[in-house]
Amino acid sequence: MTYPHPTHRDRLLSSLDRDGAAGVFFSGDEKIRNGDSAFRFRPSSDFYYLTGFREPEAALVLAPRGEERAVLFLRPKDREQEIWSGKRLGVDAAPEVLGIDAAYPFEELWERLPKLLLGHTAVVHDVGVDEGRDRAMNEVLRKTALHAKTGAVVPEEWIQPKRHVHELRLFKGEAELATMRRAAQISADAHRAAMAAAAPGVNERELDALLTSTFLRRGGTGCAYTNIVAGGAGACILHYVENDRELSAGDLCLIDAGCELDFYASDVTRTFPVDGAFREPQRLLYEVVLDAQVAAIEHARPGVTFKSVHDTAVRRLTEGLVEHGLLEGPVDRAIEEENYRAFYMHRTGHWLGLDVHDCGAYFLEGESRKLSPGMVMTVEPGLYVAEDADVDAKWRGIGIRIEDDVLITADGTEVLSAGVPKTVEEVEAACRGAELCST
Ligand SMILES: [Mn+2]
Repeated sequence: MTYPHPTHRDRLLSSLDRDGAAGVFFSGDEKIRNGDSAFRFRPSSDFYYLTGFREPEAALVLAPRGEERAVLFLRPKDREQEIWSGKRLGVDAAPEVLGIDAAYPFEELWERLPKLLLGHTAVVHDVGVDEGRDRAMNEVLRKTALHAKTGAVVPEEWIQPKRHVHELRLFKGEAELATMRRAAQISADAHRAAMAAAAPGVNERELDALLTSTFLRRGGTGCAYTNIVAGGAGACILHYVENDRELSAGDLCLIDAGCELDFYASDVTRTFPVDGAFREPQRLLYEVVLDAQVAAIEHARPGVTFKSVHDTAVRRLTEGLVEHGLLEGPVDRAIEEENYRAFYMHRTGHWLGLDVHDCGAYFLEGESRKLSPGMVMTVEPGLYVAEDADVDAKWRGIGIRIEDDVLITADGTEVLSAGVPKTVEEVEAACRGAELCST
C-alpha cells in the first residue's frame, strides 16, 4: 500500500505557510521495557502521517519559507548495527524513497535546525512529550534569536500540532479509508472467531490470544490497543485488561479489541453469551444498548453535532433503563439529572484514525463540532450494572457495550465494522460457530 504522504506533507506546508510557521516532527525513540529489551517500536502518528517512515530516531522539518521545504533527519547506514537490529533506509536513499528535499544524519539535527527555521515566525512542536527534546528545542529558539539582530525573521513561539496537522488528520483520504476498512474487516473476523471459540471453562486469555493471532494472520500489524476480554462482571470495569479468568456458563463476555493495520486503528466491541444463549435480563439490556447504538448511528450524518450523537444514545439508554425499572422516570428528568450515569459513565464515541482516540477538536468556538464527510468516529454506547447496584438482583453484574467504526459520508454514514455480528440472532449464531469468516 502506497500512501499519499507527500500529499499530506504538501497540504501541511500550505497550511504552515499561511501562518509563516515551520514544523518539527519526531518519530520517537525506542523505549526499554525491562533489562535491555525494548518495546516494539511504533513511530509517532504525526510523523508517520507526514512521512510514511517507520524508523526510530528521525525527525521531519517542514520549512515552507526555506530553500529546502521538507528535510528528514534519520539514522545513517551502519553495517554493525544493521546486523543486530535490522536494515536502515539511510541518508542517501531517503530523498528519493520518501520524496523529500534533503536528508541528513539525525545527529546533525540540533546543529542544522536553527538555520532551517530562519524566516519563520513560529514552530509547530508537540511540547510536553519529551522533556529533553523540549529543552533542546528551546535552545534552538535561543540560538535563532541571535539572528534577529541582523534583521532576520526568527521564530518566537511554539504552536501545538492541533491547529495544523491534527485538523488535516481528522479528515481521512481514500487510501487511509481503504486501510481502515480492511482493519475493521480483520477485526470483524477476529470477533467472529472469538464468539465461536468462547465456552464455559475457556480462559479469557485464550480469546485474547485468538484475537491477536487473527489480527496478525490476516495481515494486520498488531493490536490497535490492549485487547479487553471481560467475562461476567469484569465487563463493568471499563478498561479491564487482566484477561486471565475462566469464562462461566450463564455469563456474558465483553470483547473490546481492534486490529491495527499500517498503524491505522480499528476499535470494535461486542458482548455475547459465553454459552451461546442470552439469559432474559441480559437480552433485555442488550436490546436497549443495541437500540441506542443503531439510533445513534442513524442520527450521525453531515451537519449534526458530535454531541448530538451522544445525546441520542443517552436518550434511548435512559428510556430502556426506566422501562425496565433500573431508573425512576420520567425519562426527561433522569436525563436532566444525569441519573443514567450510574449505568453509563463514558462518552458515546471518539475520533478514530492513526490513534485509537484520534486527534481533532471536538469543539469549535465552544460549540460541539458538526460532523463532515471524511471523519471517522466510533459509536459505542454501553450499560454497566455494578454487582452492588441498588436494582433488582437479576440485573447485577451485567456489562454490555456495542461499538462500531463509522465513517461520515456525503449523505450519511458507512459502518466500517459492519461485518461483526450485532443483533441477538446474529450474535447467538456466531457463538454456535454457525457463521464462518466473511473474507
Ligand atoms: Mn472506542
